Formats: sequence, C-alpha cells, structure tokens
Amino acid sequence: MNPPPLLTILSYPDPRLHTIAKPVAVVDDRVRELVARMFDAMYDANGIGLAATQVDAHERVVVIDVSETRDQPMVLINPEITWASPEKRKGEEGCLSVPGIYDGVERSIAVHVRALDAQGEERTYEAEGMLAVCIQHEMDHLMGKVFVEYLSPLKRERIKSKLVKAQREALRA
Ligand code: K1U
Ligand code: ZN
Repeated sequence: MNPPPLLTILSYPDPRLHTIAKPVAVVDDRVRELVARMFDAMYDANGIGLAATQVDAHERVVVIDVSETRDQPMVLINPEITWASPEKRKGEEGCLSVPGIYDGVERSIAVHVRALDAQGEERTYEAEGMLAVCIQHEMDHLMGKVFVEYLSPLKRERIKSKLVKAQREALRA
C-alpha cells in the first residue's frame, strides 16, 4: 500500500491558523496516525516542532524534535503548561507557517508541561532552552496564535504582504 501523502502546512496569513484547537478525547489509532503524519511533515520541512493547527487538524496535538540527530521525537497531546519561569529572554524564532521570516520573541526561559503521550499515558516534562521556546511556540499555535502576532503591527503587515505576494507568484508558476 502507498504511504499517505505528506500533510500540507498552512501558510500565514491563512485564517485557519487562528482556529482554537479542541482537546483530544481518546488517544486512539486515529490520533497516532495523525501524530505519525505530523512527524513526517515536520522532518520533511526540517522543522523542530509542528502543531496540528498548522496541518488544518484542530486538536491539541504537538510533535517536537529539537535534537541535532533528529532522533528524539516528543509527542504532546492535550499539553498544559503547569509552570513558566518568571525570567524571560528574547530569542530568534522561525515558523514553518511563516517561511523565510525570523524575528525575536520574548519567552519564559523554562517551563513545566503536563501532557499525554502517544499511548495516552500522562507525562510531565521540565524544559529549558530551545525545547522550552519550542513548546511555548507550539502551544500558541493550538490557541490560534502565530509568532508574528508578538511583532509590531507594521512588521506584521510587511510580513503578510510579502507572503501573500510569494503565494500568488507560486500559484502563477
Ligand atoms: O511551529 C513551527 O512552525 C515549527 C518551528 C518551531 C520553532 C522554531 C524556532 C523557535 C521556536 C519554534 C520551526 O521548526 S521553524 C524552522 C526551524 O527549524 C528553526 C528555526 C529557527 C531556529 C531553530 C529552528
Ligand atoms: Zn510555528
């Protein structure tokens, strides 16, 4: 049997990126299939994370792999941040839904997270560094928030125009 096609990653300013994801009721084979396809799309795009929102699946599912060796997959289903450090730092972020744009966002430097894994077991994580940043970025996606919304309205409008133009040109090619 042929493998399923790669999931398409929505590009900003697609309004579907602003949908609020619903909690997963049961972690079953359907959810595990979504997780597997999200990992395929994330690794194919050389990303370090992906939220279900970005593939137009509006459920609280996130996949992450911040390892250089690309062999430490992490699945967060119904994730909740239980603690965020009051200390914050501004760091450069990118987003697979905002291709080619990188800018600084202030985030907590460490977070504690509770989530279900792909077997439906509750897990807790204490994250810092890039993992903490990535978790916060992906959880924003689940709430319909894209990182450019932390930037000034002027920057955001410029990014929007640039991406809309690029999308029109890609359609014409
Ligand atoms: O959610 C996404 O679109 C994935 C995003 C995750 C992310 C990257 C950087 C900071 C916060 C969240 C990406 O994977 S963007 C592409 C990328 O691999 C990358 C970009 C900048 C730094 C590190 C990695
Ligand atoms: Zn993103």
